[in-house]
Amino acid sequence: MEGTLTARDKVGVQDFVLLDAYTSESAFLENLRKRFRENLIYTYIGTLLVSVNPYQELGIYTASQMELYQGVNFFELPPHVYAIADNAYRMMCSELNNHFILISGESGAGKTEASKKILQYFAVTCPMTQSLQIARDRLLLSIPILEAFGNAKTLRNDNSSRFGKYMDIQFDFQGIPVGGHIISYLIEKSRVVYQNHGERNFHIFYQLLAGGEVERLTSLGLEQDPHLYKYLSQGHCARESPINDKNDWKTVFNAFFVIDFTEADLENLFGIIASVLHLGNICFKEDKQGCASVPDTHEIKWIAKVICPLTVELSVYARDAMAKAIYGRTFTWLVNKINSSLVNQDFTQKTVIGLLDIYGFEVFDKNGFEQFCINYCNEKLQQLLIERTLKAEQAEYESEGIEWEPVQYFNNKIICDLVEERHRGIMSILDEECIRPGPATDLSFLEKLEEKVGKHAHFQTRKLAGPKGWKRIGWLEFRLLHYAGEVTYSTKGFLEKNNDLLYRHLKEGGMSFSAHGASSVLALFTQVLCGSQNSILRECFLVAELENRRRPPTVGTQFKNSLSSLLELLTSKEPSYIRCIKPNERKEPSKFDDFLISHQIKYLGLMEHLRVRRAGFAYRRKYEHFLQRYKSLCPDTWPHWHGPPGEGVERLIKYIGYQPQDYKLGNGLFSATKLEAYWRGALARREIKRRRWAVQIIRRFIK
Ligand code: AD9
Ligand code: MG
Repeated sequence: MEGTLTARDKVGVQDFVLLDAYTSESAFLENLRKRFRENLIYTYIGTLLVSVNPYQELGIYTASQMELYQGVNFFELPPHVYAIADNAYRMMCSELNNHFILISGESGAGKTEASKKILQYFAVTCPMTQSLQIARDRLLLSIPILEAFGNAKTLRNDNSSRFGKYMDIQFDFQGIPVGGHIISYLIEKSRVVYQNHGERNFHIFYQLLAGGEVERLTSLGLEQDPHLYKYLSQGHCARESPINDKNDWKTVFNAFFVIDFTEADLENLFGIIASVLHLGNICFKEDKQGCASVPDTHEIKWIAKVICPLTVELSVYARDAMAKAIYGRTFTWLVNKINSSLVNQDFTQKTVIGLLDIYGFEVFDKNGFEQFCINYCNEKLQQLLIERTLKAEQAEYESEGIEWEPVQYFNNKIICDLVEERHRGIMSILDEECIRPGPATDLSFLEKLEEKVGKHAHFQTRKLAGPKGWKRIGWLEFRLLHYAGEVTYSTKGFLEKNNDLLYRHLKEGGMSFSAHGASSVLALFTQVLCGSQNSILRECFLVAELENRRRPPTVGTQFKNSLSSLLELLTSKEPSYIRCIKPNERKEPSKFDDFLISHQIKYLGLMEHLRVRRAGFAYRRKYEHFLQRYKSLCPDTWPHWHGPPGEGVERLIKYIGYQPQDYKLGNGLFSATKLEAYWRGALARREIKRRRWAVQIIRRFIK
């Protein structure tokens, strides 16, 4: 009726593939906005799920919702994260293969929440036996522990994951979750010693102070007030609502027991957390010889005896390096410990669903080594998406013998190569600068980059940019033209962070440590860390590492290698994708910031994905499956079709008047531009007709 809003006008389409103006970014945005206004935060692009963070509880994660999505065909219900989970699970069970769900998006977009919802969905809906309940509980409870140690309040997100996480959920042949395995990537160690204004250190520090029993705190020499600790108070928001550290402590503490931590483990673990806090409070004063002395030895007694002839600056440096190393390695220990409790030896035949909750593309005012690694990781994951969807889709049409117009997309391999190519890429150049004899500096690194990759189309520096572009790049900066946009990186700290200096610089007398100073700090580290009474520290800092003459791989190389193993791992599995979008910078419900969202649509590659989905024939089913499901729509095929399935499909679609340009008949596949929703609608209409007819007959009978 004219003047009346149709449902489609009001709530948009639930699959972007159904948009008429599918190439228009503004139509895309408008559809997302309509749905968001109606609290419909999920929309599909084919089988990819786009999710917009609602910043409010919507009541869509209830047990009844879980039940609704269980075992239901993907397109038969409104889009939901449960549908993605259920689909992966059903396919894994029926085809006995491995899957992964890649969740991406920028900080605060809802990746971690989505991964938790998926895990909860499996925990509630999968079959379960009494003896395996513990495995399920451990999987669930590993999350609050990891979040306590690996998440922190940042300006963008009150619960920001400061590490990348890949979690395999293992299922037995009956589809029961029996165990798991977690891999963590690049924990942001620098946060332990420094936080920006408005940000906090990792949650666990505040949780321990707010929730720890008085005796525990006393034995650790800790006070409840976080403002007393330098490492906790630099951001000026140590006590921050809505974060409830006391309650969170209870959850985390209980989780420890389910995950098999002994009382001794906990004593050691919190001993470490406390010693990091004490370390941060050590102040140094210059004595008459220009060496650092510790005027207040109160903190020292909680850690160790410190005697080192360093300047104040180097002492602060060594103190912070030690705190970062201790925390970073303890985090790795924690992940290993959780893994040992998740492992289930009893089941050899397992299939897995992997959940990848990894940092999104980052562009800040100042971008350093961490952003460089994170953005490189995003380039690699974009490559994966290209290989697995854009390229694979086109290959499938080819193999099916279906004619179609290839879709152009930007292949970011060129940027991946710029970063990672052996001997020639930025990572290699950085490593070379880190190991070459003679003083290497952030400037010499930049000059090397200019010399070796200066001509690359995706690389720029102030010098190379010339008069046109120089204003926006500083002297110690380089710019990469990522697939998601430009990012300018400051080289400041690249060498130091890549080297992960703890021992290496000391051994080589770098960082202007005098030979004497370096050897005393080394001795100190050996004594405090490797010889510690704390068994976790002893496990984390092995004497052999100190004595080893060989260089351990740099942080960049380790990251590159772990990413390449991750990609190998993913390549062998069937993918599902969730793209998370952050609606505004203020963490507010109902606020839809066009500019911010447009940018994310662009860099998440959603338009490209949609074009490929549309240009192709988004709906694809084997002839047999399609016919079986929809044969009731045509008298020729209903109730039985005895001829070849391809012919049956042809009869059916001709009968319902499908336009030739809207479908293709491949070698074994029926492909169409219309989606499942279209066919479902046809079935429903037929069902209504049938009911009306039945009612008429009944009425006639009653008369
Ligand atoms: V980061 O890269 O780790 O900094 P994420 O993981 O993308 O980031 P997160 O899942 O932590 O973001 O979501 C941020 C906050 O948004 C959460 O703490 C919730 O308060 C809020 N959120 C996210 N998703 C949902 C949701 N589906 N429903 C309600 C949500 N609130
Ligand atoms: Mg997160």
